[in-house]
Amino acid sequence: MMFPTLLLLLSMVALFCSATEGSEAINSCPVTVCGSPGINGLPGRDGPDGPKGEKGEPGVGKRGMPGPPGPWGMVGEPGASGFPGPKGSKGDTGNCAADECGLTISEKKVLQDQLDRIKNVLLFALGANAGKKLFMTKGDLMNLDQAKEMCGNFQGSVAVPTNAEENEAIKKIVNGEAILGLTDEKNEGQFVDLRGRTLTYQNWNDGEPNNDNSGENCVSFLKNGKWNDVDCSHTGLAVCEFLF
Ligand SMILES: [Ca+2]
Ligand SMILES: [Ca+2]
Repeated sequence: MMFPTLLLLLSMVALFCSATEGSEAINSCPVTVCGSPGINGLPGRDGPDGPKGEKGEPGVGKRGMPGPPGPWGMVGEPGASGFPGPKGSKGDTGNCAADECGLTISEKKVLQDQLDRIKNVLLFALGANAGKKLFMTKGDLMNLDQAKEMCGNFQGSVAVPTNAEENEAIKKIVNGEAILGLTDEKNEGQFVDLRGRTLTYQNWNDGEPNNDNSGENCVSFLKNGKWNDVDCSHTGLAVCEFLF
């Protein structure tokens, strides 16, 4: 009984497979029963990059505007010193010889006497002296800058007492306030004369210098002979000093 049934099944398989003959091989069946075709798998990974191609031809069309200039570069090292210039020509012979213009002792004495008389007249009219210093005023009220210019025009400088004697001499010719040739503009609290020299004598009033309102860099000579730091726009009697 088993053999006829098996024979019948084999016949049915052969009949089914022969009906699909001509399809793709994947759909053909061997001897056993075929199922439906499977679903395609996902694409594989990208392969490695190929070799770099050759440079292409320049493109056509207008070029863009040039960009702005770049920043300045660093300053270079100074160059080497130049060659010294040629020696100058010899100057003219002066009017005086080495023996002080040839003056005799008596002639020099006459000149010295005349100079002393002029100095005494000036002192009598306008000034006071201390040692070799002569302090003089024209009576003008000025700030430091104005006094500096005026005294310089007469080959003098703004008065700076360097000892008690000079301070007293200035006091004799000052009725109100006078301007001194001192400032601490460069280093607050460090007063120097107009040539930058440190003070060797000071005569500050009580509580001075106080740099009031953070802006007092000049010095006023008070009527009592004491000093006060003041704003540099402050005016006082312009007193010049001359060395004799
Ligand atoms: Ca000051
Ligand atoms: Ca002050």
